Amino acid sequence: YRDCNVNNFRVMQDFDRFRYAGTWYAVAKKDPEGLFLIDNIVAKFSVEDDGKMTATAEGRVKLFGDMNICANMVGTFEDTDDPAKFKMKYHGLLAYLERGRDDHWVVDTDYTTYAIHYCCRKQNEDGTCQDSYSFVFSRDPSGLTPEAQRIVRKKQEEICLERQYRVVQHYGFCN
Ligand code: DAO
Repeated sequence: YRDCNVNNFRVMQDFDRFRYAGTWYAVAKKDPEGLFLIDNIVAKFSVEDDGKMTATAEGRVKLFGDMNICANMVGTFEDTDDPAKFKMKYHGLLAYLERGRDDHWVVDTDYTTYAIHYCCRKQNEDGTCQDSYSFVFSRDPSGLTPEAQRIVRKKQEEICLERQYRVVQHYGFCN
């Protein structure tokens, strides 16, 4: 039996933001309601001198119905009691892009090949998630090794999102 209560999800033990820093390519994504980033999604994480984690992200988004643009987003992370759980404040470099404050959980990573991110925006009364999004990140834009894929699939099940991901393509839209 599987526990889909968000507060019971296990996240990365002893998360190390320094090892996590650098470039990650989104290779799969579970979309939230009203998806924003579509594809060509690349996130770059840094640790500032004061120890705070920050990130920039880019990706193709649709605006005003049919216009495709490359969105440049910036995020700052507030620490919580759990080293793998952050509050992320984000905004676009252009005023008409999305902004907000989301949870940002690192569910699992080996730092060198794969990472699984999770955010629940809205919980149901019973503690399960009503509106979530999740990225599968890879250090290599061409994808994950079969071994990493196996681990990722197991984690996707643990966070009750199996079979809800789509592949995120990279074809140089933001280059
Ligand atoms: O794409 O549908 C969506 C939701 C994503 C919203 C958050 C984008 C901003 C990310 C800032 C940098 C962190 C990786």
